[in-house]
Amino acid sequence: MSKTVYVAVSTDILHGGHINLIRNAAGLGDVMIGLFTDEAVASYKRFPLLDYQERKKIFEDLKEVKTIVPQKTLSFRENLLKYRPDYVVHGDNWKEGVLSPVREEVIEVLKTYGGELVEFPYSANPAYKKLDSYFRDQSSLPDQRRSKLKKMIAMKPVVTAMEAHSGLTGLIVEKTVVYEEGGARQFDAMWVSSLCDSTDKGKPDIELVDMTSRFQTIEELMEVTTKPIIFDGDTGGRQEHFVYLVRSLERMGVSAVIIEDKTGLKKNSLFGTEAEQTQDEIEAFCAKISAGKSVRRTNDFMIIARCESLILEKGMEDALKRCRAYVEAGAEGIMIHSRRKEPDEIYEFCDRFRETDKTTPIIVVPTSFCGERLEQLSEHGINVVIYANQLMRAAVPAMQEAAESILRNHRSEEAEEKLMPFGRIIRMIDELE
Ligand code: SPV
Ligand code: MG
Repeated sequence: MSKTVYVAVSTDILHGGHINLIRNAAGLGDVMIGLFTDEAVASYKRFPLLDYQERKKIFEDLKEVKTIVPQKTLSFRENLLKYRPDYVVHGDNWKEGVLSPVREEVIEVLKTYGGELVEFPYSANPAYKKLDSYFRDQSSLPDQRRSKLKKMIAMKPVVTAMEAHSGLTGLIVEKTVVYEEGGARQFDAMWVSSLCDSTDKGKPDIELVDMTSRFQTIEELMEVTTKPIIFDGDTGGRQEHFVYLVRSLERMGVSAVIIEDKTGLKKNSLFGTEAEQTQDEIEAFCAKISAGKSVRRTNDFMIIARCESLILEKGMEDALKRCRAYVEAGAEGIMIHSRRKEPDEIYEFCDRFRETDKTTPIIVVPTSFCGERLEQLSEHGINVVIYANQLMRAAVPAMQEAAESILRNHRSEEAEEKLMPFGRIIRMIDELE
């Protein structure tokens, strides 16, 4: 009986390096391609340009390939135990770096049933590297980027967005990956927070930082990242102005704008009822949503309505009534906000909203109820979780501490142990070749 040779692939382009590897694998037996699902690819590298079915077609016609099976995680464990291939074939470039724990696990699982790992020299052809960076660039273009958020929401049980307010914070959101149990995790999207965007400029969060300046932040993020962007549009301003905002954001390649149902001088929601705030009339806010929807040019761009009823202590019934009306008016997502430490009111809202609406994405910002894990939020039908200000809040005390230490010690040596060498920071920054 011929042997089975397992080759895992995540690529959306087929170059000579892949062909060589598959040919080498075919020399050992029948090739089974473990094709990474879209979610598995997105978990550890960029969002695939071609979806699973399209990528499958690339391999279907190769005479060396016998079968194609989906690999749902970065970890090979599930598929190896299911198909028990005699060999796993891989390029030897995964001995070091991010994939090395995955390799270790492959070796461990193969050992349990007598399988073998065969590694072939990786072809480090500079042209292949160029191809990869070409595709990465493609994926940062407006049309590509804009469409990613809806795709992510459709693909994942829960999508995460992290706040980014500059090119550098964008790079952190883009590149931070952690590995756990043979899998990988990274943020799916970026949140351009009004609070952090204003704070970074030393200004209060009262719609004072003008759109030109906020667009500049988006531009900075777009220059150096590929992940989709959710823009905090505050109240959206006057309806007559909001339509222009929709057009501009959509053209830039932003995936969604979230506007909140407040009017007049907007203050940050974390002040709750301590700051005087006026909630908009339902009809007026619905009209604003509909106006935005009617000028939108693509189906990819989402207008999401944010309800402040719980923040303003207007009650659950008011929140539900409003959100249902906003969806009716065309909102393609609902953000429900709360500043309570316990998640009860958020969960009650979600459970009751889902009784009548199974599909409209629910978005939350768990700044106050930060003890809730993604899995718990997801159980209540929440689709997008925004970490709205944590990078800013991490940076400020660290900067203050360094500043105080230098003043106190009349030198910087004491601060050094907590400072990242610039060499490591520079490595995060890509240079165009
Ligand atoms: C922001 O990040 O600017 C937000 C979320 O609007 S919150 O600060 O919680 O209101
Ligand atoms: Mg805001």
